[in-house]
Amino acid sequence: MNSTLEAQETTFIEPFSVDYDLVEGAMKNPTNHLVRRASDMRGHYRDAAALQQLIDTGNPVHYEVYERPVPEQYGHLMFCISDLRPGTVGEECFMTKGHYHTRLNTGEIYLALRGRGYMMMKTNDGKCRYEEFAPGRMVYVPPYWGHRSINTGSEPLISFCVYPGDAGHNYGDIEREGFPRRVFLRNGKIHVE
Ligand code: S6P
Ligand code: ZN
Repeated sequence: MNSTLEAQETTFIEPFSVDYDLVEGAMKNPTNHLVRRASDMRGHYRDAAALQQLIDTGNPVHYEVYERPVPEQYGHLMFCISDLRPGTVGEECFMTKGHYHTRLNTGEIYLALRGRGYMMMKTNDGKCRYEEFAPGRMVYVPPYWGHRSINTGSEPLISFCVYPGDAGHNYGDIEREGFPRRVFLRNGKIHVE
């Protein structure tokens, strides 16, 4: 049984449940498990030489994302749990690549479960804002805002997110534009510059 609303198809599926390890930031039986290492982050950090050194000395995991995908359609809700490791590239805190949603007018909810950090957000006309991640805090990423998570702490930053099934990911525009602000750890203090 499929229903059509605003001429967009929404596939009927059976209800299901998912079990999480909220400390490790893992899904027990994920269908998709994405692992991004230092070598996947080329072009994103200010200090390219420091990133290359990290790649050459073990190429550590930056973050992992666990998903049980649903149809990528209007009406469905995509969700995931992610584990962004602590660390720096030079002095810049570990972060996700960041993206806009392909359907730009779709938002996202992030619930912080463990660790400390920021959600850095930008629009394609140059606005930039950030919100702090801390356990028990929800960050709302409104439609039109590109977003990137940043770990400013010394333990994994674990978060759970929910977003429209038809949102999609646009990495290319963020790679071209970059974010106007970066987050650094210097002498034990966090600086947003
Ligand atoms: C999807 C949502 C997250 C990110 C994940 C990894 O809309 O924002 O699932 O995909 O945090 O970040 P990125 O920027 O590599 O996709
Ligand atoms: Zn997103």
